[in-house]
Amino acid sequence: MEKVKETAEKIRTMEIRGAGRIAKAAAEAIRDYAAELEVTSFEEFAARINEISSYLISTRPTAVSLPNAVKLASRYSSKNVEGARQEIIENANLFVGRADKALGKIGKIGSRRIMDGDVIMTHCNSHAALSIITTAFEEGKDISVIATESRPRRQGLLTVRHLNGFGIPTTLIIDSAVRYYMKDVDKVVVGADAIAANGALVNKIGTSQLALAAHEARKSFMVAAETFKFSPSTILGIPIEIEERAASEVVDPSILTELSNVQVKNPAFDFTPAEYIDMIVTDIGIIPPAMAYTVIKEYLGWEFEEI
Ligand code: RI2
Repeated sequence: MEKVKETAEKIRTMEIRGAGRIAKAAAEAIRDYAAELEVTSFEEFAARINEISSYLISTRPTAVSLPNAVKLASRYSSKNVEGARQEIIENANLFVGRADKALGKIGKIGSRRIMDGDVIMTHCNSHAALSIITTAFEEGKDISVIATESRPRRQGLLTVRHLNGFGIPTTLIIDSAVRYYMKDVDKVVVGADAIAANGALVNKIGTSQLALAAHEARKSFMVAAETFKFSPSTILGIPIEIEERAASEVVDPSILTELSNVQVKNPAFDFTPAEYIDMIVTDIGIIPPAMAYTVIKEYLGWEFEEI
């Protein structure tokens, strides 16, 4: 239990972050918990796995990769402890292996849409989006990147560090400079925390303003998302919750004590409607946003009663 709590805390505080990494960390936490779980009955085993699954899912509400990973990893059909334990270990390992492979596939497929000379704008820090960009560069394409700072947590600094490591020419800008620089951009490439059944994208706050500016300037807007970032519950009409984080991420709390009429809002994500998205690069190929429903039904293998 201690190890799971540690992982959950790291996800909550964003020491482990990025929708894909959160998912892998949760699957590994369930696997290790199941492997060491000492119980006296199968009922107790099932109850403890349920409890730990809900606990992990509660750490961050928006990235659907988290509940998807937990559900995929914690599946079992055996009715005895040892059988169920082995199934969880195998399913968790399968998930982690597939997640790692998915990043490579997205990079390979998405990079085919990147042309020599392209200027690419990206937002926040997405390993899936970066896989496309670095793969294109490693294929010998002469590209450069404009990366946003991504207030308030400034994950853009992780992105520019990563790109610098590859030797990719990169310009760091503040979030509000997005429209100013859009004229210099050929393509926008961003990641995803969740994709709804109607093809809408949920990603780091500010993504929708990149999409709007790209749409206005007739620039291509590409999303990089593993299939486990598509949200099954949206088919049933359950909306994706937008995480509201602490005001202290935006401003020093001591400043607010003097300002009794001021409140701070800090939503971590926003919605980009499907009509602003040209394509979604997934591990099963490039799809239009209108195919989100099919991905959920065909590739996540979700049964309605499980949602
Ligand atoms: P990968 C991140 O959220 C960003 O919004 C990013 O675009 C998304 O997860 C996907 O990241 P946060 O954890 O899975 O920084 O592509 O809040 O790495």
